[in-house]
Amino acid sequence: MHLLTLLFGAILVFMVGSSQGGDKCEVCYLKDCCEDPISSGGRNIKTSEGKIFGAYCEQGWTYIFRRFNGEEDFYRTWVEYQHGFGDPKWKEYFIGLDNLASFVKGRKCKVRFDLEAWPPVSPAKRFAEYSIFSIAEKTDKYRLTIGGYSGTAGDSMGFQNGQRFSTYDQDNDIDSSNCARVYKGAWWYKACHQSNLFGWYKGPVCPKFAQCVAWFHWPTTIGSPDNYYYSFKKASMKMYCC
Ligand SMILES: [Ca+2]
Repeated sequence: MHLLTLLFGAILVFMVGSSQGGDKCEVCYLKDCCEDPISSGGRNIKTSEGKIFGAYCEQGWTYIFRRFNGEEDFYRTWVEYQHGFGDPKWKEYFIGLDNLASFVKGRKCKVRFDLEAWPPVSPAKRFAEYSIFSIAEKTDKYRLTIGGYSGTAGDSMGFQNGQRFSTYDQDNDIDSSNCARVYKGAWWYKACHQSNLFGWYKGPVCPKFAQCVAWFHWPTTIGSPDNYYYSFKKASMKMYCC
């Protein structure tokens, strides 16, 4: 009872504090990481249609996901992908499809993928940037529009252009199989993929064809016999819509 009272009090104080406005609350939510291009770290975002979520910001870019140590499980359900998961401030995470669709809605965005291979691959870090990027609404299964590649990592997303999002419990791909189930991930699968960044974190050697954190068009062959047998150490996806 005593604890409950304390908790209620704390919530009340928080609510009053939040509703007071002024300088303090203008920094509570950003509409976009680009409103604060100097700092990096986890921030609270509120989209113009009112969706509230956490995201990792870096020099004005808003991260869609970060993977860097395999601690977070990315083999998840449709509902989990809709809502998002993980810890945007400190750990691996995914922003959530509903949040992502709301964030990009009606805006002109670019997107960038950063990849890091395990030693001794050199250079270890490469990127792929796309000048065209958007995500459709839930009713269209968060269909991906992506194009205008530039970068150093090779174009492994062009193949996924125009596809709907799929998870192991919701097959929206155009293959007769369930790509998410076969390749142990979730993605904008076609039939099925040239990139699988939500695949099995198991680096650097991927024991099973195309099931791991894959980026097929890396410009050198780092997997054996090909890049479908390589799993990256770090991968991230971030957007810029300002
Ligand atoms: Ca299918």
